[in-house]
Amino acid sequence: MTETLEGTVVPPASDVDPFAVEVLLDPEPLHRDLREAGPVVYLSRYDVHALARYEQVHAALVDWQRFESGAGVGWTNFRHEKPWRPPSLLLEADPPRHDAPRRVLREILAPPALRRLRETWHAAAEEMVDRVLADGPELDAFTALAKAFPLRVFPDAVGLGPDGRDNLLPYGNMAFNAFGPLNDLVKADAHRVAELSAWVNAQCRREALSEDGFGARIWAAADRGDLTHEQAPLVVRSLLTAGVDTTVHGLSAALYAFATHPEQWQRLRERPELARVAFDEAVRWQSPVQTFFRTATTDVRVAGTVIPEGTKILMFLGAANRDPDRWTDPDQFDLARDPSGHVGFGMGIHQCIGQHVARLEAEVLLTALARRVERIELTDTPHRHPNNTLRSWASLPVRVHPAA
Ligand code: 4MI
Repeated sequence: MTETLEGTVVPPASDVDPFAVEVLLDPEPLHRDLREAGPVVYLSRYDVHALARYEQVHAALVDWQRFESGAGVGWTNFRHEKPWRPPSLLLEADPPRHDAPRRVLREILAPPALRRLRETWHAAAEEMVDRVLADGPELDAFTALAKAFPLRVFPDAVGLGPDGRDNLLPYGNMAFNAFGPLNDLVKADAHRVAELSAWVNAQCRREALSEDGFGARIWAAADRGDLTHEQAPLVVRSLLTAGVDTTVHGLSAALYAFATHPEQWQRLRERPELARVAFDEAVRWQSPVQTFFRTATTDVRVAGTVIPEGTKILMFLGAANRDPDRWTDPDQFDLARDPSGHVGFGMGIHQCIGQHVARLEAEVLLTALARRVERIELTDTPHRHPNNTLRSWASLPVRVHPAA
């Protein structure tokens, strides 16, 4: 870091590519380097400033006035480039436009509204775990549990029809890649953009949704005048974009954590009420959503560095969640810690609105497993699936030891 006469700090520069496949598959070394380089690092390859320390990431997340989302939370700057789809009314909007959709969806996904799902989801988890265990002790926990469970319960809760649900994960994979730069991962999906978008958009129509799901409630809010009828399908689209891959890879993170920390699994088995905290700790430890961008609405000074108006800022949520200045033994997955304050769900006005849904999925699945399984161990190297934004998985081969 160089300090100029005016007290303006020239940040360290790096030509590293945070979206290179090797980095996406193993991001921790880069996170450490960026945190240690300084509170702000200039990434020359993308002409953006990066924040990797908890203090600065947290401060940017809560300062929506100076760090806006409306120009997109990916690398593409909507002020200059056309978004690949109409911007999200929640994720890619700022107050006041952001507020009505947010209020409507918050109500629909709030804990009291989820109570009616608990019994059904609990039963679904018990049944799935019984069936998986009946197939023998060796399994791919990614495919058989982490991926299967959200797909089993979430689309029904939204009110989707039975056809084409296998488009959900590919659509999400594409959408989360699209927050990154136009690299090979984005290009690999390009041939499916039109087809997958058409399917998702069709599911957002009122006629496509059952009468008792989250989707129908969004449309009912439009009837009440809380939203316009033009906004309703876009809010449904947010559920379909944000609600599947995130939970699949969040549950994978939790299962991976327990497969590699048997003493923590023991602790969960003794105190199953720790399931929710365990999920939050897994979200902190793995950060399923690794990065998001903001755009400076004015020349913003961060730790002495001036980030120019209109430019993008890359926030490393995963790096902040393991910042040793904020967390004791940050690399340890530990149910004894209080993970609250982690930025894996973001922070501030955009903080994950679906987090109660995700926690409920995790709670019922982990407690069903904890009752029946004494130990989970890896039988082979788990495989990651590279994605520009998500810390995602391709396989998690394990052996489970059924409880006596
Ligand atoms: C944090 S993940 C995410 C949130 C919202 C949307 C997509 C992804 C959206 O489309 O609103």
